[in-house]
Formats: sequence, structure tokens, C-alpha cells
Amino acid sequence: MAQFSLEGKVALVTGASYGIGFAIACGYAKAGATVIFNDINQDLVDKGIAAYKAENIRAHGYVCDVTNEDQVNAMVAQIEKEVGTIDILVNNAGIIKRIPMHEMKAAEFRQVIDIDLNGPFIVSKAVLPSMMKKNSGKIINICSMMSELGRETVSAYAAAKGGLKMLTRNIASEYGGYNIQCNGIGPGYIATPQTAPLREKQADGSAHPFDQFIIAKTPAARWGTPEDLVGPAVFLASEASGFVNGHILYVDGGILAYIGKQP
Ligand code: NAP
Ligand code: GCO
Repeated sequence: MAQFSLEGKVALVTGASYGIGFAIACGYAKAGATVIFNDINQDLVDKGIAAYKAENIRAHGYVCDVTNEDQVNAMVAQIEKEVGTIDILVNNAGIIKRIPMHEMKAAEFRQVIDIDLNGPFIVSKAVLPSMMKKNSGKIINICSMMSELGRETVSAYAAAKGGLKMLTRNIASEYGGYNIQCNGIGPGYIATPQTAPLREKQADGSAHPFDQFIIAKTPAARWGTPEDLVGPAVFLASEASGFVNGHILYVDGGILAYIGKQP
């Protein structure tokens, strides 16, 4: 259906050499978009370009740290010169540090907030002027279960993702009048490098306790895959969501709705 098409659109997905961002960018390319991604060093960008090529996708890759405003502004200017103005921004780049809060250094807390919350602010701010001029734009922030729930050891991440939920709503509020929709995707527990430590087999070959916990907490009784996020991401980037604004779409297999299987 034409309203789900991204033909002719230019999409920037941050931190998309692999993982969730890579899957979303591939889905955007298959929906017709020109795909751009960034990562923090040339080696990762080169690896990303090769990975997209293996999917028959000619992606544009840029080295850029989303926390560095000068780098972000230079990258957006270069993209506008070399590719075109950005129609769709996915703020995907993010890290997590799993440390008990009472043991976490302030610098570690700040680093997570910087990448996971300041980064989306900086990149969104850089693309908004062109979207405002065109009276059209899509900004999609990759939030988290931790935009709604806390758990041990992820205080900085939860604070950042909770803030990202409200940044999403504020961008929606402040720029909806320019026909710019800003929404979030809240993935559940997705099998990527970021969650690999939570799925590592135990020495005796048994499943990681956290792996078993997530399976019991998810009605779908499985971890999500990056591909599970592609349809929702295409929907939020397309004309089909033209009147959806400030919404966090949880793609979690039902975790947020479920008390969990009785042990
Ligand atoms: P990932 O596999 O760790 O990939 C994160 C990507 O972001 C990497 O390419 C990373 O590059 C890049 N990145 C990190 N810091 C950056 C910076 N300062 N500037 C530019 N790029 C940077 O993570 P993922 O699992 O795909 O997650 C992607 C997003 O989804 C994150 O925002 C994460 O919080 C969110 N999320 C993940 C899950 C999940 O279960 N996996 C669930 C909910 C939400 P490097 O390789 O150089 O670090
Ligand atoms: C964790 C996980 C989660 C997921 C995701 C859930 O340690 O609890 O890494 O934070 O990454 O954000 O939505």
C-alpha cells in the first residue's frame, strides 16, 4: 500500500552498523528509502557498508559521535549536500552500563545519559530546521522497557530512556504544527550484542537465569529479534502514521501487559 511506502525518502539511522538500527535501516531500504547511517569510527562504518552491501543495499555511512554537536552538525550538512535533506531520523545509537547504582561512578552515569538522551536531542535539533522548512518530517526515538520499568543495575539507562520518552512527547508537542511526527519505539528484550551477556549459556550449558526470566515474562515466550521491529519502524516512518504523534509503540511480545508465568 502506497501509504507504507518510503519511496523517495532519505532516512538517517544512528548507530546502525549492526543490531536494531541495521535491521530498521534495511527495512527502510526495502520500503524504498535512501539509507544513511553513522557510527563512532571508520572501521565500524566500513563494516556497516559491507553488511548493507551484502543485503544489496547501497547505504551511505558517516563517522560521527552523536554526543558531539560539532560532528553531528557537520554530518547533517554533509548529508544534505551529498544525499539530500533528511526526511526520517531514527535515534537508535545507545549504550547500557549494568552496574548497581551505589557502585556506579557519576562519570559512568553521565556517559549513558550523554549517548542515550543528549545524543537524540543533538541529532534531532540538527535535522529539525530542514524538516520545518519542508513542513514535513519523521523522528523516531528508540526507547525501551526501561522507559516504563526499572530493574537492578540499570539506573542510568532507565533514567535516559525515561527521559527519551518525554523528549519524544515534547518534540511531538513543539513541532507537530510543522507536520513533523515524533514517536518512539519501545523494544522488549531483543537478541543483539547489547543483550548478549543476558543470554550467555551457563558453565553447565544451562540457560542464563535472565534468559529464563525473560521467557517467563514474555507472553510470546521468546526474545525478540531486530527484524520484529522493522514493520513498526516502517509504519512510524511512513505516511500511514501521519496522525500518530508523541506515541511510544511498545514492540515487546506483551511483556508490559503480563504479570509473568507462575514459576
Ligand atoms: P547495540 O547492538 O549495542 O548497537 C548500538 C549501536 O549504537 C552500535 O552500533 C554502537 O556503536 C552505536 N553507538 C554507541 N554509542 C554511539 C555514539 N556515541 N555515537 C554513535 N553511535 C554510537 O545495541 P542494540 O541492541 O542494537 O540497541 C540499539 C538501540 O535499541 C539502543 O538505543 C538500545 O538502548 C535500544 N534498545 C535495545 C534493546 C535490546 O534488547 N537490544 C531493547 C530496547 C531498546 P559501537 O559498536 O561503536 O558501540
Ligand atoms: C537490560 C536490557 C534491557 C534491554 C531493553 C529492554 O539489561 O535490562 O539490556 O535494558 O536492552 O532496553 O527494553
